[in-house]
Amino acid sequence: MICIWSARTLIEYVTRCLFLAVWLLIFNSSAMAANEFNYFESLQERLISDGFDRDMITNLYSRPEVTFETRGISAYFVYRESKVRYDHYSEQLQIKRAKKYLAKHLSAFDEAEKTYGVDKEVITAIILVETQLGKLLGSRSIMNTLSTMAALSDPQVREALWLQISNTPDLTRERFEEKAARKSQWSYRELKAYLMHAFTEGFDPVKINGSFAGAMGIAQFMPSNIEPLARDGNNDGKIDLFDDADAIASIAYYLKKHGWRPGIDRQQAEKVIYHYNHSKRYVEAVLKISDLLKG
Ligand SMILES: [Ca+2]
Repeated sequence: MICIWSARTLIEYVTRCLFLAVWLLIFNSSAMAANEFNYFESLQERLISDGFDRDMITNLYSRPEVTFETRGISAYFVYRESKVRYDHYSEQLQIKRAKKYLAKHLSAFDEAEKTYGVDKEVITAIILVETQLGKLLGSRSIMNTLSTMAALSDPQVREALWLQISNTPDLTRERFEEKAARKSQWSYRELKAYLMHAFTEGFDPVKINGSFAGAMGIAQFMPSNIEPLARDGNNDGKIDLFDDADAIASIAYYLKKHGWRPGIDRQQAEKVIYHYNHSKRYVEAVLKISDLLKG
């Protein structure tokens, strides 16, 4: 009796062990699959089919610094321009700092004003609001930001991201899907422009940080604006948006191309600056700072 009971116990024990082993195998396999999910696989294929060199793209996306930015991207989905404050830029201390910046780079401002006919005070105001005169250039990898957003055109990637950020306050699935669809296309174009700029100017695309939207440098240009609108202000043969003279010339040319003319009236000036950042409060802030700099 004891022997039969022991045999049954043994069979039950072995069965349980086998069941546990199979369960662990299944669990580990799915966990590994989740870890190995390649967010950028379809994005890489898309870039290659659009003409980028396969080896170059594969090497770029296999680097450990290139990662899917879940945390950074969730901030992007809840960003609202209406929450941004501009008031403090027209405070006395900020104006004093801006005047100092203007004086320091006066030759670059004079050159830009002479070449493109854009007031130096307006350019300075934009640099103050965009990056606090080149001090706050953004802390997010442009490569990762644009790649993450661009990868969202793949429904599988979108689903994987939604599972991770669905508890973000103020973010609904509807808003997420709408923004992901719209911005993934936009980001893909920006990513291509960014990679082209990096290869043209010979810098490592992985090393540059920018805003949460992928804007770069002192003037916070989006990559697609670089080729048509950025200018070599210091005449060294390169476009470097982290160089003050290049940033100053680039803003001036940008505004000129969007309709700035010497002696432009207030209403027209508002329309031109609106192209730089689609926010009426931004436009008002820039013109107010410009007035204070002239005063
Ligand atoms: Ca330059």
